[in-house]
Amino acid sequence: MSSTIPIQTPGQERVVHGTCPHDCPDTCAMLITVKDGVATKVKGDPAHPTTQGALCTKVSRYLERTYSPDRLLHPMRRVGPKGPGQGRFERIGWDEALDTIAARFKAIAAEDPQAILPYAYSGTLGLVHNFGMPRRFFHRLGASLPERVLCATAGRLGYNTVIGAQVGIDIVHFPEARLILLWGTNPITSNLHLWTRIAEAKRNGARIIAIDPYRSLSADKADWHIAPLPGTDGALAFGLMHLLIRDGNLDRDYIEQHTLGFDALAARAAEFPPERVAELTGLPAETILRLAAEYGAERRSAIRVNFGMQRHAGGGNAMRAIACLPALTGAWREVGGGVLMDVAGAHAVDLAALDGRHMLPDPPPRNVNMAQIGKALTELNDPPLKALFVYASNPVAVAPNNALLRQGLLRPDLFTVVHEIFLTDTCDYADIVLPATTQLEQFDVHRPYGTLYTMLNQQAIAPLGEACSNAELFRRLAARMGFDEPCFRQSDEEIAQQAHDRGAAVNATLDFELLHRQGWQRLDLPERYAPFAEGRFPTPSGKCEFESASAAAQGWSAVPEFIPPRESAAGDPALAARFPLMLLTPPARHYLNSSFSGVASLVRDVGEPWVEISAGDAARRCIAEGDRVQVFNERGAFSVRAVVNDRTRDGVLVAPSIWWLKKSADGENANAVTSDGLTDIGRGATYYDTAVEIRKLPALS
Ligand SMILES: Nc1nc2c(c(=O)[nH]1)N[C@H]1C(S)=C(S)[C@@H](COP(=O)(O)OP(=O)(O)OC[C@H]3O[C@@H](n4cnc5c(=O)[nH]c(N)nc54)[C@H](O)[C@@H]3O)O[C@H]1N2
Ligand SMILES: Nc1nc2c(c(=O)[nH]1)N[C@H]1C(S)=C(S)[C@@H](COP(=O)(O)OP(=O)(O)OC[C@H]3O[C@@H](n4cnc5c(=O)[nH]c(N)nc54)[C@H](O)[C@@H]3O)O[C@H]1N2
Ligand code: SF4
Ligand SMILES: [Mo]
Repeated sequence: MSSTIPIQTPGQERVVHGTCPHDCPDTCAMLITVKDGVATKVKGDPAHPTTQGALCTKVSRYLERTYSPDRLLHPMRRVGPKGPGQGRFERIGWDEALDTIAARFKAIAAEDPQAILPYAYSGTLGLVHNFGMPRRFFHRLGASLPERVLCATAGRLGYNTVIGAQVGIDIVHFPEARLILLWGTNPITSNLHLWTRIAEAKRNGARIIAIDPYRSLSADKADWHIAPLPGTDGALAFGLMHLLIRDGNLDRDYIEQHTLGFDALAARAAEFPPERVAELTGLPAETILRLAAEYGAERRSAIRVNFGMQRHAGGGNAMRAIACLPALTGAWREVGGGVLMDVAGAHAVDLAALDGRHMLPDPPPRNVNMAQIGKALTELNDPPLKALFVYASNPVAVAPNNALLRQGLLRPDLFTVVHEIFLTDTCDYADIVLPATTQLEQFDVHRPYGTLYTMLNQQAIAPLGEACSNAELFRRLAARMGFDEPCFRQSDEEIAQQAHDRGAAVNATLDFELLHRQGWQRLDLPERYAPFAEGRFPTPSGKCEFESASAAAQGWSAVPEFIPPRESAAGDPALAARFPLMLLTPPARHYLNSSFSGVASLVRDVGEPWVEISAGDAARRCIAEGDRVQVFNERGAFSVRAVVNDRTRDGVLVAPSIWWLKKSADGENANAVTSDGLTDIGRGATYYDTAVEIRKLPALS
């Protein structure tokens, strides 16, 4: 066991450096006060430049989460049938749990280890507990490789074809931007500490424009809200290029020196005159003209583009098109100018050392797409999946098309293990449930994807009950399986250090002693960071690639293209005739994906799930505010309360997410209907490319 808590004098208080482990671009620095082995206070670190002393509402309640009476504290095995319900587990010891798992895994692996699939996502994003030890275990085992596509694969791969790596504007420079486009993102909800900087920019006189089919909290506070039809952002981006080129609003010098393929891009943009873009996006042509004029007139412009616009059939190409814009106007020349999607690529972490991929069998195991887990469990045959090991994820709540997933999980011959902090919807289908630690009970180091600091999480308290961290669990299981490679005996600290041993330029000064004193360290980058002011893009050509040979080599178009949403009138008219509404299910403000929907005080604050519908769409279906309604399509249905307002445009429903199924009256959530289709690039999830219909239900008596 690699416990790193120092001995403490009784009655004395001590403050420990923590890091928020959740899937959020902010990766806040936390300060945890500990007394007599108990964490008594959690707050944001005032010294950390982006946290600035503030945690969001959810994570401010981290003590309530950690000490919740609902914590899973002991291993358990199922004694009743699989599926939702109470009292179907009995407590067992760790030895019995691990022996059972090792025996099943050995038997399955003797035939074909690919019949085992790990399903892990973003419960913690720590290098040790997410990227490290667990992945080593499954690589060594030769299990099927999960394609981790739930969140952002389409956008990342798309962006990288143009820019070369996940690198963009440093959020601390947003206050210097004069024009900010929030493109498919709602930072007040999902990127709070960026919003603080945007609010500062606004006070400095910047203009804020939100591009979102829904008037989100952030769109509400913007100077101008533009509401295109979902999945049409690529067309809008080409429309902007068309007008920038037509009107000569270009930085010709930057284009000449630092970009590749301008003529090919211009030829594509020529296909998108304002009238056509208006038709595709459902926006008035004047809106497109005005947006292009404003963007073309301000070189110090920042585009914050996030995941909302990439969860559609054409999401990867839409991201590519947007990523081309700042090179056309020369915005990258400015500190605070350019695009921010994510900055994980600025961190040089040795992922290969972390995940032990050198232990993979040759040829490597097959991939199983995580967005299509329902299909995998019900259809795969080469070999069929016989065991599923879920950790740091709650697929029954978060995976698309969860009705099919639940059908797969009910298979009596499937052996399912879930390592969790709480008894989630997914645990209801487990054969063995194992108790996991929270971030206060473990050591880790984090590589944020939204900021430029390496972050340390010191262990604050001992694990509660018999809870066990991901790394420790897989150390124990590796021993049971007879895996005797030295990497399975490394301590958490050794794993973290090894991940930073490479001495790459941005890590050259990483100093673990400083990390322990301060809790975080900025990457070795200039303080005034304008990554592409002088070009030098990390692409094969060193230029911003409007035209990309590497994209073409991967089977994508060399120049970005527009691909309409799949479940729309443009993509599938027959389907759209039956299911004419598009459903968006973005995060609810006080939940984090499905996490925190088990924290009692937040559940009270957030209330019942709901769907927002325009007055016109509601009237056409005789739906009134407060009615119980059912949202449905061929995949499934969920019922919620209707909120009739003008925040969403006709043809679009918005159901903030993600509630646990077992906390909803009908035992369903929005992922009963979401599409498990894949994106154009990266085989990513297309949650928001979902056509539905809605009907009023009789009131509950
Ligand atoms: N409170 C909270 N914070 C979170 C999360 C959470 O669950 N709760 N989740 C975290 C995670 S895992 C992630 S990936 C990030 C997500 O971060 P963001 O991508 O910023 O997600 P949202 O805040 O939902 O903003 C997405 C917006 O995109 C809009 N949208 C949907 N489809 C389209 C479209 O086709 N075009 C355009 N232009 N807009 C569209 C939605 O209406 C929504 O307002 O947030 C992280 N932060
Ligand atoms: N409809 C719809 N669905 C979506 C989205 C959407 O916008 N709309 N967003 C998608 C996105 S962006 C994402 S990233 C995914 C997120 O999907 P998930 O990664 O599954 O995220 P969570 O719902 O937060 O579930 C994480 C689980 O891990 C557990 N956990 C936390 N820390 C640890 C740990 O250290 N060890 C172990 N073993 N368990 C731990 C938590 O208790 C929690 O139950 O959801 C996706 N699903
Ligand atoms: S969820 Fe995001 S905003 Fe909240 S504490 Fe964690 S990193 Fe900070
Ligand atoms: Mo995500």
